[in-house]
Amino acid sequence: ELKIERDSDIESWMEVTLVYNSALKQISTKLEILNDEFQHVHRYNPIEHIKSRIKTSESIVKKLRRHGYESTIQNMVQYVNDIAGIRVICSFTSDIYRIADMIRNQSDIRVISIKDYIVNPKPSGYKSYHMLVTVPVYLSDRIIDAKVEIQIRTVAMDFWASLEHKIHYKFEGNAPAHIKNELIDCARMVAELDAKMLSLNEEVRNIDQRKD
Ligand code: 0O2
Repeated sequence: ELKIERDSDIESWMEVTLVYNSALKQISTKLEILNDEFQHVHRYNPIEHIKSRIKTSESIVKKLRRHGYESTIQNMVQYVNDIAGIRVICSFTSDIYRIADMIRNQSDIRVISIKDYIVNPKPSGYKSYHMLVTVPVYLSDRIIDAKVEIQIRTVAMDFWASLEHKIHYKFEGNAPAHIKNELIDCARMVAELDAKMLSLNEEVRNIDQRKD
C-alpha cells in the first residue's frame, strides 16, 4: 500500500499522476510529429505504433520495496524512473537508432541515461533501447521536469518481450530452466529475423532507387 495518510498526500498523488500523464502526452505528440515529418520527407514511417502507460501504484510499491525504499510519494518520484513509460514499436533495428536520435535532438528533452539492451542484451535474452528523459510540463504557475522512460524496440522484439514478461510474472521470476532456455533460443531467432528483414528491406529500397 502507498502511504497515503493525509488529505495532502492524496492531493500530491493526484498531482503526480497529472504531471506524468501530461509528460506522456507531450512525448507522444512529439513522436507523432517526427513520424509525420519523416513520412513527408522520406515517404516512410519509422514508427509502427506507440503505447504509453502510467505504472500502477501496486507495481510502484513493489519496485520501491525491491530497492529497499519506503512507499512514500517522495520516494516514488525520486527513485522510480518508469512511472511514466512509453513504448515505441518500429519495423527495423535501424529505425530504433533513427528515432532515438530524433528524440535526442529535441531541445526541451533532456536525456538522463541510455540503456542499450540491443548491443548488451539482458541474460533473459531481452533486447530494447531504453532512454530515460525529462520533459518540461507547463502548469499554470510553474514548470515541472517530469521523467519518462522511453523503450524503443522492433515488432519482433516486442512480440518476444510480451510473452517473456507474461511467463516471468506467472512463475514469479522462477520459470523452469527449459522454458528459460527456449526463450533465449527464441530471442536468438528474433535477432536473426530482424537482421534478415533489415537486409531484405535495404535490398528492395536499392532497387526502388535505381528505378527512379
Ligand atoms: P513493467 O511491467 O514493464 O512496467 P529494474 O531492473 O526494473 O529495477 P530499471 O532501471 O527500471 O530497474 O530497469 P530497466 O532495465 O531500465 O527497465 C525495466 C523495464 O524494462 C521493465 O519494467 C520492462 O518493461 C523492461 N524489461 C527489462 N528487462 C526485461 C526482461 O528481461 N524481459 C522483459 N519482457 N522486459 C524487460 P518493469 O518494471 O519490470 O515492468
